[in-house]
Amino acid sequence: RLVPIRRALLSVSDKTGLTDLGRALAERGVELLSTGGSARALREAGLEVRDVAEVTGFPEMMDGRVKTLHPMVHGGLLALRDNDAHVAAMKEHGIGGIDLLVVNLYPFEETVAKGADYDTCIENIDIGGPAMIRAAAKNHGFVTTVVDVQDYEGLLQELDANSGATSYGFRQRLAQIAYARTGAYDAAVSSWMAGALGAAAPRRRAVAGEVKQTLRYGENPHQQAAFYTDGTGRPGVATAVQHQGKELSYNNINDTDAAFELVAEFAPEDGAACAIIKHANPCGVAKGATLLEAYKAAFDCDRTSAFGGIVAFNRPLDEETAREITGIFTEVVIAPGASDGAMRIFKEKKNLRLLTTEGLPDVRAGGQTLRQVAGGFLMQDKDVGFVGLDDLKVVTKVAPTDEQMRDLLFAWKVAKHVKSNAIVYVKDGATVGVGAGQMSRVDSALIAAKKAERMAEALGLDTPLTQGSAVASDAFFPFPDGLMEAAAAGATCVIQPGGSMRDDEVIAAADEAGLAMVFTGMRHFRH
Ligand code: 93A
Repeated sequence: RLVPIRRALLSVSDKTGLTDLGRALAERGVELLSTGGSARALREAGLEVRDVAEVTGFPEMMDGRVKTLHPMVHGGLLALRDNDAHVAAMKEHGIGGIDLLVVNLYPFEETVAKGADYDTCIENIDIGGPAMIRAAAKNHGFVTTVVDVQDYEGLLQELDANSGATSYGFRQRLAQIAYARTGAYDAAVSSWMAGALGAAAPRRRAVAGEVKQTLRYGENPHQQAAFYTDGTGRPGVATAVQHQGKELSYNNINDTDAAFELVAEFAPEDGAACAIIKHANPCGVAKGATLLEAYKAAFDCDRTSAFGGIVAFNRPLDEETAREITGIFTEVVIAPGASDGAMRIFKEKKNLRLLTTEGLPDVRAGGQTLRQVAGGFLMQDKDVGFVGLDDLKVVTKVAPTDEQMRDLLFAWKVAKHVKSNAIVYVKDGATVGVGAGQMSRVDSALIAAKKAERMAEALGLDTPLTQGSAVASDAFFPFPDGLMEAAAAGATCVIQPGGSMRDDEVIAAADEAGLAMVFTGMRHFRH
């Protein structure tokens, strides 16, 4: 099922590689049809091109909104070459077959990412392009569809391997890519519109995404994987620049995201902050006057787990902090920028990946999270819930001091990023114990305390760091037992949502232990 390419239609917004492709096709005897700007570029390169307007008998009109939407184009793309009636119709109406379609779409996603106004975004919704792509891809039995500049090279190789023709398998693979593109394109439009509608946003969302990178494997080596961007262009791991080190793995990307989204909870103007992540859970988070101070304090929460960890900062990485990080094996460092000095120091560490971004992820920005279940997806709004000082309700006889209040709010922000059941102990703006992912809240409290004890031994301290700490629980204590474990570990104040049937018992137990406790009225499950 080899189909020779005799006639091609080229209509591209991104003109990268266009003239080279046009020339290569012309050299292989292919007749070129093209739209306004694309035709101009080809002509300027000295190539012979026929305007689509000449083929349709209609000028491009309405600011280009209508240029290829015509039976002379769509008939040429959709006609089945082995169907007598189709061939007769082509003959009757003078429709020439189009064997190759090369289209890339109006840059809708880029326009949105640039923050363009509503009307500009609307004008950048391509209609004719997707219509042609879908038509050509449907007719992949006869037509070759190229929607990505990256596929030009492969197309020419295919033509050379088959004396100017393409094989069925090749056309089918390109058709699949074509529908992925038009699907993602419409999903991007729908997502953007949902954002523009704000609170009234419809609950139905298409999933937008474009492959940024195919990964060597997924969570495990026997799983295939790829990394997608969502077209928003927002600062984060998907738009970060990697400066050095080998390719990121699936798990690296997942952990780097967890680290960066967590550290972004701490506004850079309120102080430096550092988060160290292992297996998507923080094993150390701290604030400090400098990044170095924050990094050291985060590291001291759980030095054992921090080995081979992923480190995120809320301010551009500086030289002294970079030097300190190189002291132990670290997989990835991500920050909103890095100084030349920091880059120089990292250059020596070939295995360390450094990622920088234009800014921090916006932790208040909405959006959706997606999870697959057997036979379907679950989609929900991102957890952008925020609790400030004014939202807290003191429920015990003793109220937290200002200092305790600061640690409580810090612990609460961290707990939001810890897998449930989450228990987080904090002292002086640094985590001193993190209990994550246990099926029982009591176990999370115990594990975090145990780790703090071990750290105290390693640091040569007499008492565990949880002595006199603030403790956060991501959801309410259903019974006093979890709270009592935290008190036994040395916690003196507590932040938790409240709302249990047994709140009275839990509050009474807190009072008896002399704890200060506040309720947030909001929980942060993360399963
Ligand atoms: O405005 S459109 O939706 N109407 C059309 O009929 C149409 N046909 C092709 N946009 C249309 N295109 C798009 O124009 C292509 O998808 C491509 O992105 C762009 C190429 O225009 P030019 O060759 O003038 O630069």
